[in-house]
Amino acid sequence: MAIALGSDVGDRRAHLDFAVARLGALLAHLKVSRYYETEPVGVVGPQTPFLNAAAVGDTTLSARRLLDALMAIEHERGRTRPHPNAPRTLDLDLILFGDLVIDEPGLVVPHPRFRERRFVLEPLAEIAPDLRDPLSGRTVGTLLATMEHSL
Ligand code: PH2
Ligand code: MG
Ligand code: MG
Repeated sequence: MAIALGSDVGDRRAHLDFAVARLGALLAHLKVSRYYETEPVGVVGPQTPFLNAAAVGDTTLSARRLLDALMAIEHERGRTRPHPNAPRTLDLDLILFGDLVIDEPGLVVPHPRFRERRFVLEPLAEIAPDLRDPLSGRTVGTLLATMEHSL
């Protein structure tokens, strides 16, 4: 499965390093992209750059259990949710979970906005360009290339 990592508060690199260590214990065959400095998208208020990355790996956990584990890791880093898109020490989003399509309260996979988000597609294309979005049928590499053409 694919996970997007982001941080825009405090020692962003330390937050991502922490998440990578935790994900290494959670997922088999973990692969992590480099860290990308990105401009904030859709954030109101003071705009400070994000540090973003992507990770892929294998798990026998259900999507719901994995989501719970990701939220526990965020919590360990002191993540609070005062309002949507509030600055966060650590954001771990489940982007793809094999070919599963899930639409439940709190758990939507594939992530509904990942196809328009360069800060997700670029790191993910670095490590897993052939990963396929089960809804559009397109690979991550194609989604990124399509987005580049549309700009
Ligand atoms: N996350 C958001 C909203 N905007 N912008 C960037 N550059 N990186 C993010 O991770 C990000 C964002 C909501 O989770
Ligand atoms: Mg997010
Ligand atoms: Mg999130």
